[in-house]
Amino acid sequence: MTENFQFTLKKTDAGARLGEVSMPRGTIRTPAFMPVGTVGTVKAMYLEQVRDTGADIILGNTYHLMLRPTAERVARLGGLHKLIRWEHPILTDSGGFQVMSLSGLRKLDEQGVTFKSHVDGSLHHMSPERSIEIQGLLDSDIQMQLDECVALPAEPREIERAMELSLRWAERCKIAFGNQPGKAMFGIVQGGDVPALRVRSAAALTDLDLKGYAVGGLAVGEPQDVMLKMLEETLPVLPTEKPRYLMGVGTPDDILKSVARGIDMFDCVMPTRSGRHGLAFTRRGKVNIRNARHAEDMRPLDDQSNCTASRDYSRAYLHHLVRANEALGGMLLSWHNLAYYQELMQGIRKAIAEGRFADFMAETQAEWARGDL
Ligand code: PRF
Repeated sequence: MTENFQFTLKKTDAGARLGEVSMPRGTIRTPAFMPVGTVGTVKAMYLEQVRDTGADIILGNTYHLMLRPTAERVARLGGLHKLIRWEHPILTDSGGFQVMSLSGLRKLDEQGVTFKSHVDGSLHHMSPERSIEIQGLLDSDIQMQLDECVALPAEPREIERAMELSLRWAERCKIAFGNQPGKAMFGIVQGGDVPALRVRSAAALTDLDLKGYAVGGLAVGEPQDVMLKMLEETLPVLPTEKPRYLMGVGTPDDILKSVARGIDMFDCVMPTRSGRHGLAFTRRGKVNIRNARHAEDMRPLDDQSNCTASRDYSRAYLHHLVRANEALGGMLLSWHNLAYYQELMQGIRKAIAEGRFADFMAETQAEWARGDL
């Protein structure tokens, strides 16, 4: 741990990067997967369990927390870490993306975004400065610039407009954030599926000399090969000595392929959301526990795992719980999935350290393809 925010790139292997982000609240081993704790809870999980699966950092959402319980209340209560009982680093998303996907009526202009709360219909305004202010009130360790993410497919002119607006907002967020040695504000590359716009966005953000860079505007409707192509266009433009975070991604396969292209950090609701819907990610691919074939199967999801949910609970019981809509079903499968994601990240880090990432990736994909046990 350090008093400053610091990224150390330890090793590169077949395009993949092994590193460490250090800051006062802890060290993040990269490549890292960050479980999503949208409203101050990683849904259906105790944070003690989240920690035990191997998470070094979790994510929170400006948009949700500003509406309820409000950033000012969180600050009065001593900050987000204290409130939710997570003393390790927290990254907060800026709100722009959630406004677009969740709020009703919204109006976007140079100054920011005005939107209607999905909670009570009240009107709110968020500027780049206000987003950073809120993230500060939450006491977030890694804060994201306010950006505009365009869903794909979209017109190139629309993608360019949103990318340029996001660049101007990045400058304003940088000024609003100022100098906070133990914390970081990351910029977000936009530019949709247009390589030239991606390159322009990455180059302009690099000039701002931020502490880290996210790649946004992907996994928003485009095929995986387009997403990977955009990473190949974008990442070489970003400085090697800063962490790179691919926002809202993804499946285990998306993660492997993105690590191979130089991504260091990921977040996604997939392990928790899918878990609540009865979908398990395992070493042998995806398992839909609702399927009738599990009804009398007393084997666990994975007897090799060291996660209790994966190793000690039978498929028959998980099947019953999910079919009966019992809360415990979603809890156990969220736990299993987060443990699997963290086991994957641990495997990735070990493979890079040992200089066998390409083999690890091929072997892992071959195991998924073999299908369930
Ligand atoms: N911007 C922000 N948050 C995000 C995204 C983005 O583009 C995405 C896109 N996959 C997920 N979360 N601010």
